[in-house]
Amino acid sequence: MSAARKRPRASQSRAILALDLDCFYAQVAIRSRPHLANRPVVILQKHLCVTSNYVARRLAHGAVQKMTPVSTALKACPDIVCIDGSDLTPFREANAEVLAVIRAWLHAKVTELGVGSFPIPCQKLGFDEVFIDVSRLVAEQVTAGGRPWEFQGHIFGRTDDDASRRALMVASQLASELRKEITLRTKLTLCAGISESKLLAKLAVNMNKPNDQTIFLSGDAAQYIAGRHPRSLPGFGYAVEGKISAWAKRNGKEDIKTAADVVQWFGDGKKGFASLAKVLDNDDQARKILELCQGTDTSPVIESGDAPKSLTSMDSFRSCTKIEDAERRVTIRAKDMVTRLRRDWELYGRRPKTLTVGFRFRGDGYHATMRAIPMPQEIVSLCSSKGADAADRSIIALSRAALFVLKDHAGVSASSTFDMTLISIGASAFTENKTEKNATSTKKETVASFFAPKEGKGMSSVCRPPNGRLLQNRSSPNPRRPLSPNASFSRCPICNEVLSSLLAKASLHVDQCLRRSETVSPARKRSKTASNTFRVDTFFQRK
Ligand code: DGT
Ligand code: MG
Repeated sequence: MSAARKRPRASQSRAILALDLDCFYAQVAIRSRPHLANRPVVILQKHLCVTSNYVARRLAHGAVQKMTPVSTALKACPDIVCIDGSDLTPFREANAEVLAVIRAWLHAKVTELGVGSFPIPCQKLGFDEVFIDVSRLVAEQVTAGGRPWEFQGHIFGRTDDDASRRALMVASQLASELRKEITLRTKLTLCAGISESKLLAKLAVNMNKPNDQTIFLSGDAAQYIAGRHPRSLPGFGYAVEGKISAWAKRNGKEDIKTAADVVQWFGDGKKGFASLAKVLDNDDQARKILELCQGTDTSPVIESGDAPKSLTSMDSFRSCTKIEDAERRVTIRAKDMVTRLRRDWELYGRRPKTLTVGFRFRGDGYHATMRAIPMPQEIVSLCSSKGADAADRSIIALSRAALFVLKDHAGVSASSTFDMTLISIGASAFTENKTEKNATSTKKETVASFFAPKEGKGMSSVCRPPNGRLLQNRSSPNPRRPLSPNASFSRCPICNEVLSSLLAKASLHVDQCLRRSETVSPARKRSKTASNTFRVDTFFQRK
């Protein structure tokens, strides 16, 4: 048994830090343009402000909110400097930089204690937020003693629980030190929320912005949450609100105003849970939502690792009605994806097994449809090969694969009429490391399991084709094509043939089909496997 495990725990209280970089894109942009430090700055994507620095927020008196059109921002603050933020590379890199500083600092803290190593889970949330479970570090610090503990930062709420008070006191000192370290190393400022749960830490982080921190003592947390609009609670999204509001309307209730309404309408016991589960059509979600509305959150901080689970390159636009325009847009996405896949290979030595292509048509509202196919082996090999030629060839191969998915699944071709408003290319289901010689051939995974419905954050189970009719619902399978993991329902997206149950064989088949596809008639029946829809704005929701 290690020294660390023999030591008694001084405190069993949870201590969670939520960190959130201040006006992240704006800070990163200004960091490389120091002359703009005191000027109002806004970051634009497609003529919309995605964020602004605090100088701009002050000068515009709140008129430059997220997703404000640039014209409105310029009216409110004519001196505002507009910076294009469509290339996310600098933000991704800054995110990795911050995470590296956090990891190094935590490692140093653990080493300093001299009690052996122990993990400190860090969970990334979007580009600029991270949860850190410092409970163990706090407990060891208290056991080690040797310094007077005091709260650092603003205190919100109260508690009679001495152990929790002490734990959060120590955690607030750790947060303060860590924030200083991050700013010193990266020149980026950030806020911290410190509490017993992710929920309360996340609420606390927004209480005193920018460059500050807040400790949320949980004594009155339930009361505080009960009075808030549930949409202000992280995890209570647009879709849940929609379902509960529709239910409320049907049952003669008023509009949902507070979290307490939800608890009162459905009840807080088993009965309440059962009726909410019916409304949401999801047991887990119902449990989480009821707990959330009562201020309870026992969810752990899950180590998310350094590498992202998936890569997505997405573009939304007003209108795309010509095949040449679709090809151009797909090639731009493919180029971005290949750059990122090659970088990913360099950093993590992983290979993606799944290629997802997303599309949305005018009239689809916010819903885009996603189709997944095995990542063609040619792309995988080219992305892990050196040289500009390999990069160019992988862009061509990826564009070709994506275009054929679009043609086959969305009916986008030279002879069809369409009006697309979104295209995305994604890579996911990464293999673990460089040593795996042929990732797809060594895996025992079957295509059926590969295509089996997966839980996806923010994904709805309804697919909308261009004409707005409902396609197959993944959670209520098409009776003619059962979604059983053992059934060989998966078909090639190009030729519609039933695929082998071995992923390697299936990939090879898709590869060959893609190569032949220039001579194959594009008028294929749409395959309905591995499809899903997602709300575009879920891309930006914290995960
Ligand atoms: P803060 O945390 O209030 O000081 O300001 P930010 O800018 O850090 O806001 P945050 O933490 O919500 O988001 C981090 C970055 O993510 C932000 O700098 C820009 C980007 N972002 C946030 N919301 C959206 C959105 O709705 N659409 C797009 N495209 N990007 C977004
Ligand atoms: Mg932020």
